[in-house]
Amino acid sequence: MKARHEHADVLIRNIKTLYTNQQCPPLRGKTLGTLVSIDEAWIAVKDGKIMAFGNDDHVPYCDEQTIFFDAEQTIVTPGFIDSHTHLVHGGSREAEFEALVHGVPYLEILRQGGGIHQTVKDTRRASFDDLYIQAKTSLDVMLSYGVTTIEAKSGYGLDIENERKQLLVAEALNRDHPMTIVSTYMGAHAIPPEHQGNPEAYVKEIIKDLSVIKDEGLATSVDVFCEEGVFTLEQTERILKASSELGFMRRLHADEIKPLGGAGLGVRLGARSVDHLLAISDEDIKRLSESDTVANLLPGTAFYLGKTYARAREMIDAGVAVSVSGDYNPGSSPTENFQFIMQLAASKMRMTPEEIINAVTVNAAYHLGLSDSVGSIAIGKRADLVMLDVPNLSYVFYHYGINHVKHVMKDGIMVISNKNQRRSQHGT
Ligand code: IZC
Ligand code: ZN
Repeated sequence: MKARHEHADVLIRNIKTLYTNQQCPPLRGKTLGTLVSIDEAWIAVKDGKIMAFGNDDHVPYCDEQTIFFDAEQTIVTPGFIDSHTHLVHGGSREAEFEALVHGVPYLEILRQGGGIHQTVKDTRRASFDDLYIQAKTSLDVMLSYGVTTIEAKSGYGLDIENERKQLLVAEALNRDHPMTIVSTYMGAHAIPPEHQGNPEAYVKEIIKDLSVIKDEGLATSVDVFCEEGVFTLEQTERILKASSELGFMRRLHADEIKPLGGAGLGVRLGARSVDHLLAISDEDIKRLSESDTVANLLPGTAFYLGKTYARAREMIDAGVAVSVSGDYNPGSSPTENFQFIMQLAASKMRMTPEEIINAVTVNAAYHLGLSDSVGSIAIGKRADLVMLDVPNLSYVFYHYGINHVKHVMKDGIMVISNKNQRRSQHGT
């Protein structure tokens, strides 16, 4: 008999299908479209980590301290990873929604001093506590939709004091909230009002501030909004090269609106991800397919801004490694409903359920540098699980706009239990 201290803390039984997703990232091509799964499975948890799993009788030692949990024939996947969010911000931008709907372009609103600039005003004005409460409310919703890990960018402070304020809020929430949060410094999100007309001075300031962020351990990645009227390819390259020298992972908002060639630049600079890509060129799709840079696609933005969706099928068929994220932010994707984002990836970008699950687990973990701890069901990884109250995986994408989560386990603790009416939804 095993030693007493080796008992399982939790044993989840009666899982209809457990999606384990154990493959070598980044996944691309046919592998991206393949899921590894076990039917009629159980999973054991110890100290917040996955202890064992299977569908045989070899369950680990359990005693009176073990919590037995009946999964009630739900399907179980690794916790979803939203690998691109602008979580921490002040205010909201419904005032510009009407202008957007009536065709005023996103970049025009920005040029006129609205858009990101509005959120910068609201974020600078907000206290640490204001930002903390607003972001915490969003995290609660994200978690309820099955997201257990997110990336969170700064970029609404645009000076070191306010960028630090945003990043410190994310750091505090990573400590206080069940959600795992990894931070990205995005001082290069817009040119702040005090540097209007002199972007060069601001680029220099960002490069100087990188070492402050590094020394304080406030972020693991650096991101740049490489876009017409925002940061040029040349400025982006300088900022990301300086980031690389300090050991930051690099990522960029690339080819979101204008096809500047940010994706190709990202590949050349060894970026972990290039994000958006609504306007990517054929040449850059080829470059991406020959690299380990992940194409992080954000269909919520195309939906909200009324744009043509990223060419996910062409990218996947060309062999590009793809992830999918929500881009939660007040100006181009104001929603925390990550399942809706996944449903858009299916219905609008024509990705398969298997591709989407891999995109929001294995590939997202990979480009965030978290493959050792999250993204698949493997012994020793965090026990982050989503239990979905659906008859099969396709149903998650078919019945859209609602929440299919029955339970969410985070680090071995059941943090969400939704009371949804399975029987009335799909007649089982
Ligand atoms: O606040 O508009 N695209 N950055 C780049 C955003 C969208 C966020 C925003
Ligand atoms: Zn973004």
